[in-house]
Amino acid sequence: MTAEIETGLMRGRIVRGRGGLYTVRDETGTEWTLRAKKKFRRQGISPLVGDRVLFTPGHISDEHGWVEEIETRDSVFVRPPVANVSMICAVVSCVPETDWLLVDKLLYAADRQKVKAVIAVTKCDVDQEETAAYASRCYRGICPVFPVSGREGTGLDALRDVFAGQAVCFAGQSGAGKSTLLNAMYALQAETGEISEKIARGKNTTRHTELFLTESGAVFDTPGFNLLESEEIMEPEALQLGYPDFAPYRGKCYFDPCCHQSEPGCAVKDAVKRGEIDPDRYGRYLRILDSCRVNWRNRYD
Ligand SMILES: Nc1nc2c(ncn2[C@@H]2O[C@H](COP(=O)(O)OP(=O)(O)OP(=O)(O)O)[C@@H](O)[C@H]2O)c(=O)[nH]1
Ligand SMILES: [Mg+2]
Ligand SMILES: [Zn+2]
Repeated sequence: MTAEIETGLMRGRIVRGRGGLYTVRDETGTEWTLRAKKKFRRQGISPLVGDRVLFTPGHISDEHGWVEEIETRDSVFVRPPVANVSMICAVVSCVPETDWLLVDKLLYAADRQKVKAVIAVTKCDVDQEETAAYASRCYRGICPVFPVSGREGTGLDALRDVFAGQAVCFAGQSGAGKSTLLNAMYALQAETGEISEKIARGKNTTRHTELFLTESGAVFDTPGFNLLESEEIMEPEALQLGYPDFAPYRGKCYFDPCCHQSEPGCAVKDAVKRGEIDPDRYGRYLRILDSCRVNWRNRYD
């Protein structure tokens, strides 16, 4: 099959991007180095890893071509910046200690993009109980949890099964073990690094998002999150829409809209009291809600 289409443009997918240069893989597996046409900047659009594009190839082997069109995206994420993923795999582990607030934000973003989410609890060779048990309790009925070890290769078959046919974005804190896990699952060679070195350098091992094709789909390795990342700016009332665990109580609060914070007669708070919604998850919801309120108030600053 040729990658060339009638207009003379070629079709491909962005697999890497750095310093304004994008690597695009065409349908035959050939990689091309491209720049984005200026019109994208004027339109406020940045090409993203995962984008399906139409491009003009460079003429001589060392000259870059041009990204001409970006096809409509099935999904788009700001953090990590990726397009056309069909599943988010939140990677957590015992070291560094998991920031569950970050996991909630990832699940929120996945839900809003109508993308499936799973949690991989890795380094189970070190911590065999605690982190996985917490995740299973807190996210019961919200998303599946898979205990794995990238180092020892345990639990990978179950994860490979759910990833089959999907474009999976690995996301999570720096040092959680994302690159190690995807290397172990698909015999890849993404760079991995020691946590002590990361702290000393204050840098991620994975610096750029990269799309890898696997025998059964695609996986995206992304740079880990460090400390506090800026929040998305959204209306506080809209936050709850990304919480499937709150959905059964929608429309049952005394006030409408209800942010489920201090309003009387709140069905969500009642559900927390009855143990139907995890109290930690609800507590983190309140923290995210507070930052939404601040960001929303200051949105024109
Ligand atoms: N014991 C154990 N250590 C692991 C496991 N997976 C990763 N590690 C270690 O954790 C450290 C970080 O692993 P990486 O795979 O580089 O982490 P990352 O999430 O890709 O980090 P960034 O690229 O900075 O976002 C390395 O020292 C790995 O050897 C595991 O399953 N068990
Ligand atoms: Mg990495
Ligand atoms: Zn309420």
